[in-house]
Amino acid sequence: MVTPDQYSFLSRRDQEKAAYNDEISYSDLSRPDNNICGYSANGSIPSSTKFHSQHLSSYEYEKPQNLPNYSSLHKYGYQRYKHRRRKSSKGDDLHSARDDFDEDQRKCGVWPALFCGFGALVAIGLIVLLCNYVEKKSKIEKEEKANLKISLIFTDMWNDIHLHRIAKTIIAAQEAAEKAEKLPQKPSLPLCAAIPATLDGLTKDVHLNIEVDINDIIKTHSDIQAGGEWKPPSCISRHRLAIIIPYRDRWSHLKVLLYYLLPVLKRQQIHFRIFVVEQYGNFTFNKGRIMNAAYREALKMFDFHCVTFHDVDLVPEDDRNIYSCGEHPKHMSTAIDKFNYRLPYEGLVGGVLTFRVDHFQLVNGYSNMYWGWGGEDDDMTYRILARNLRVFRSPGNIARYKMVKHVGRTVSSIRLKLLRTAAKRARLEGLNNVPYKLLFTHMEKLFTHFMVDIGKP
Ligand code: BGN
Repeated sequence: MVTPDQYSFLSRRDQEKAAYNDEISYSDLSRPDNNICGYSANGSIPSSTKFHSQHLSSYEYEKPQNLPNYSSLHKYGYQRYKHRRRKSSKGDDLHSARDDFDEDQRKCGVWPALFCGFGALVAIGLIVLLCNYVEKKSKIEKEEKANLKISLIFTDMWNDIHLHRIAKTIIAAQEAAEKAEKLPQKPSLPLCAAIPATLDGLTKDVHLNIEVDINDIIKTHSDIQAGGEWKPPSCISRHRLAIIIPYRDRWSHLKVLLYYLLPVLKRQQIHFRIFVVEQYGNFTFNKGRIMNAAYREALKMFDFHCVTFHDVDLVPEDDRNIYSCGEHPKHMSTAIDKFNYRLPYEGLVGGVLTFRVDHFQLVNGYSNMYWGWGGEDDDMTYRILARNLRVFRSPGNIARYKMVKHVGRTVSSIRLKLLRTAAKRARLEGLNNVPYKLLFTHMEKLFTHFMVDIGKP
């Protein structure tokens, strides 16, 4: 026999066995509350309460009321289900485990049914949503396909138009080529000779006191383009030259210079453009500033690689003195009639000086600080030497010029002082920071005329 205490320590299978075999002793039932589900109060099991072991597994003991700790009961196998007691017809405390089971099954069956119903509803909802989604997706796909078709149609149309255009261009080019083949071909020009055969050499015909009419010069040089550009018609020139003439109030000098200079340049087969730069107003002349300003403006208008700074009062006598540039800056007015065709001093570069464009930029152009006559050319000598360049001088027998006599020049008072710092200042001031304002540019028949405001001393 098994006591209830022992019983509770049995495994579920053994409990079922013991119950089935009626092996439980209820006589020494010592629980405070002996009103145990399925058993009479005196501890005996009425025959009618015998139940199959499988019921014991589901219906064990009712929760005892007086035990202090309910949770501790679990280890003794108590369940917290409450059981209703029914009386048998004989008045016995009849406890039908099957009835309780059925009742509780009924109770318990409500929730799963509810859950099942709810789950079914959710599932149906999900299916509906899924169907909607699939339907929408197929609709979007159909629309996308339709759009793609439209865009493909447009692409085809565009390609057709584009191809049509290309085809038209090709046909036009072919037609033009056919026409050109029928026309007489213009032979490509040869390079001009290094020493052109057209040179005359020294001329004794330079007269500074002649009266020249600018219109006559223009007529003679009708092949010069407006702005003063010319290039040899029969060959490609070796030199593209900008000639910059600083000018103020010397119209008669300019006319004489143009009268003699233009034929010389043409005979030398130079591709040239002449720029006359005039200082605006009546303030003291500053040749360096207006030459720098003209150089910068000329660069914007003409593609040149040589630049000649030409005094307006010096007229060339020999066309063998070529207006070209080379490895070093070239002093061209070596022999001037005023100085008996002798170089007055070794460092002189004043008068007519030709640079290669990169050399002029390397020396940072002329100084902007010489107001009045004299000194700016000597300053340039220092700049050239400071940059490890030398002065190339045309031989005196061909580098011959005549100088127009003039009076009334304002001489620079501080030129000697400035010259002492010439090399040091070279990088600091010059072409890179020349202050000027271009007031106008006129395209004259024989030259481009710049009017510049350079301020005052
Ligand atoms: C020099 C001038 C040059 C001028 C030549 C020729 C000066 C600086 C102080 C010595 N130099 O005397 O600018 O080109 O004569 O006229 O005045």
